[in-house]
Amino acid sequence: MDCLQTRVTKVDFRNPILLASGIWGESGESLARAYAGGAGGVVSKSIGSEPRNGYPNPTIEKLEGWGLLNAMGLPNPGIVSYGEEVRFALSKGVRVIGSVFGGTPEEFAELSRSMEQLGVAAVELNLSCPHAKGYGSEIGADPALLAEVVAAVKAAVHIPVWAKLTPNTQDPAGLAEAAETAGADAISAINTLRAMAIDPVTMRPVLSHISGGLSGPAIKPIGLAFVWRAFERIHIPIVGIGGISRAEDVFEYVLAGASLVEVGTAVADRGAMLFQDLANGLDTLLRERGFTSVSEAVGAAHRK
Ligand code: RRO
Repeated sequence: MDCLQTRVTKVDFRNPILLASGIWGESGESLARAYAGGAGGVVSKSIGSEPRNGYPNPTIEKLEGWGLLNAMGLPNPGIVSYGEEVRFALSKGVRVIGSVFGGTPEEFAELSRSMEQLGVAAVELNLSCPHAKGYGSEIGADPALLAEVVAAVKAAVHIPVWAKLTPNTQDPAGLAEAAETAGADAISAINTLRAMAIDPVTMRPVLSHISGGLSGPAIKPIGLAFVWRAFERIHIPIVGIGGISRAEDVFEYVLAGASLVEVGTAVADRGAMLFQDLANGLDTLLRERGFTSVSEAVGAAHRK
């Protein structure tokens, strides 16, 4: 399947379909399982400086027909312990992207440096978790703060820096431009949409944190529009995320301007073999439409 091999931000991927951060990222073994299932690469769980428990249960709820609502609260073992998991995945030949979150540019830079030392291929900055005090979109929805973080990380590491952006903003393309201007090598779009659910029986919000982030099929058109608009405004690669569960979804993101995609919610549902199905399906779609490589198809919908 040569058609699927691709090089993005100077990293080679055997196919453009990666495991999204937040799904199966808690152990090196589950990262390796996603890779063995056919993923082109895997993005780790978002890791901070110190261990963090996350919010009390309930933290996740399936919304039938819409997707998944979550407010996990950035649970993670901290960068020191998590190093073991990254090392394990790397020892199995997995292409790993390290996701990190911090409260300041310095913290992002320090965590990114640790990820680089572990040997990851690139770092993805979580500037977009929709519900964490002092983290995520509280930083990343402000173009100036976002730029400070990206610039600090760029000054600290040699590996490519991907900025994961929030859709919970009035000016998505403005965030993409701020990331590019600050030196990001790619943007990842999108993280989850701020959302909530109420149980009509208990008459209370379903999540302990009240509001959370929505992922899954409902957000695909929103992710696609973000990628489309960003493609018209920036020149760095775009990693498309949001509601991908079929090869046609991957193809749409590529046509809109994504050089890579990440898949999360559908993997939780359908397991690791989904990656091989998506890769085979994308290969067929590309060939049927006369493309000889993924990169040839990137942004093709803008040219028609
Ligand atoms: O941990 C979470 O609750 C979480 C994170 Br870090 C994120 O980036 N996006 C999301 O929906 N949940």
